[in-house]
Amino acid sequence: MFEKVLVANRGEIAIRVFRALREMGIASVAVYSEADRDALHARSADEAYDLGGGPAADNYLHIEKILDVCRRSGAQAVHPGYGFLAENAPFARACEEAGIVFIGPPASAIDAMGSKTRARELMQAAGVPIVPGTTEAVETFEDALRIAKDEIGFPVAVKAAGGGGGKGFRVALTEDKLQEAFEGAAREGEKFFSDATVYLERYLPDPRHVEVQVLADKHGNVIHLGERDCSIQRRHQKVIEEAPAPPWVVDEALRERIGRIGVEAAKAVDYVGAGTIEGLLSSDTGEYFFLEMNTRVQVEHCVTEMVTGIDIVKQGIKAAAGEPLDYAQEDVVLRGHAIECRINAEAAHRNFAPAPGRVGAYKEPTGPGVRVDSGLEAGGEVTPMYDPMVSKLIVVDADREQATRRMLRALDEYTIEGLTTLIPFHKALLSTEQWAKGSTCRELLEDKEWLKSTAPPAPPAPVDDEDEPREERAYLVEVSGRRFDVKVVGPPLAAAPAGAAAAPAGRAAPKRGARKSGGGGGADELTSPLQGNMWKVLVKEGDTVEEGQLLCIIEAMKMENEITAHKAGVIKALPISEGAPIKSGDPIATIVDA
Ligand code: MV4
Repeated sequence: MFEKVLVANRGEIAIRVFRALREMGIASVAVYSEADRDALHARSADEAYDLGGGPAADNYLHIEKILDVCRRSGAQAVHPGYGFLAENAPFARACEEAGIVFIGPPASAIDAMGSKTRARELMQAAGVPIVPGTTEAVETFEDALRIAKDEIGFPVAVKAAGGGGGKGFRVALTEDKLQEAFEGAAREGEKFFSDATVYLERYLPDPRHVEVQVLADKHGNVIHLGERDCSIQRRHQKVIEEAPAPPWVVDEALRERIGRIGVEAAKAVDYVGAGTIEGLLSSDTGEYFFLEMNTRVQVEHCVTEMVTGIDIVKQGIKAAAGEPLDYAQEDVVLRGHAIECRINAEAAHRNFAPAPGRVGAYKEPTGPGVRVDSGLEAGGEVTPMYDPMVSKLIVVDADREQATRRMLRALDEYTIEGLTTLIPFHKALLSTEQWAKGSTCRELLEDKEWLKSTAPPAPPAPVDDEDEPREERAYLVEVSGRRFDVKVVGPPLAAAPAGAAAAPAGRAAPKRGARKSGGGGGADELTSPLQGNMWKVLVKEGDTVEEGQLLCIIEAMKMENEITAHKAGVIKALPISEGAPIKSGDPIATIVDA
């Protein structure tokens, strides 16, 4: 087994992996960007190393820097978590060449599943059912039209070959809409994956997203841990997941069939470690089709852990080290029902606009059947640089109905002051009849009026708890780029002259007020809350807009972030254009009173 492992990630998933490592008696190494110097994950490992500032490409995505920290720290293996380098085949290869174990599948499996057309071809050859359509690139619109008319029929889905997770996904309900869909999907593919190749699938109306967790070792053992239902999605982002699927959606026979499909898919690419086979369950025919494979541990792996009692992260680490899985298929027993709510710093009532900021008071729910995987603590900051997911709240109980009540109780217990999160949205959604019936809630998630009704009550002013004199102070010290947490014990510091003493690490007082954007309050200028690329501009100068109206979409960290009008009025200036990069604080629009 490894003695030391580096986690090339941040936030809750880095902390999740550190916990597994600690339980296994393995030393852990964190890395952090400048923006994450005070982040919880950087203080949660045995050692932590600075990767420098700038965008993720310069730190968390910088292969050479990560490998260099492996050498400096003596880490024998790297866990990539999800996102960043997790499905990056060149990184997996670079690790191998550097003599460092990549905790994940072989690069060849990442490559095979990375191309969606190649994956479909491989799965078909392995006898895995794929959504009916093409397994080869469709070169021209004329080809697409012929195939759609003669072979698939309308409605048809057009998808980018480099895509996944809904990027580069368009639907043509009728023949006259195909050209737009074809060109749109190709354009998105080119933009996000530098690959304009597209393929076609039959479009399934209102399917369920049902995926299956698999584990594989280097000895040829492949097992599945049952399914997860992730049908509650918004703009292709999952928001609530559950395991197993509602009992009236997946019965024991279907579970076994889906499980076998997952195992076959993993075997076809010589998979090693934890992986997920995503699929669509047709709501009218009950057919199950392979969609794509995620060659990493997923955000929602926890719901499977809660109903199987199997630590998926530990099994992945053991598999990478060459150990056999601790479980055979017959050892896997599902017990109860688990639900996960993603707690994002987003304003659901304003079209899920990202809402970064500093947390004031913070208290996590606890008690029977409750788990919180979080990257946040009191005084911590959600920076606009990264994914707005701050934690995951997971509950387990005997059945779906009781798990729902437990989740509502836990959401009630959760205190996150000073930050707008999805907590009120989750409370509202889990209280609906649609959720109780186990529908995909698609209309609800697009219902602007309903979303507005989930607006949180005005937050109370944060309590200033910095008045009490402290005898112990924590400092962050960096020596040659490696971080150390130092506690200084002594008499309370007298009020130091401004700038004379460093601020205590991680205890910065909540900053409030004077936010330039998103707050309304009369200011005309709307600025970008985050760094990314302008993806779509939906208004033009001179337009009259309502408060909350969608103005543009910024793509950042593979997420589409909707920017809405902070006030009603007329757009006087709009210094943005599609495709252009945009930084946090850059002007988006000037809206003057009509
Ligand atoms: C589909 C589909 C219907 N037909 N493909 C792809 C990525 C994933 N995030 C959603 N995707 C879909 N692919 C075909 N051929 C419908 C969706 C879809 C979806 C599926 C299940 C549950 C919720 C969904 C929300 C939007 C789109």
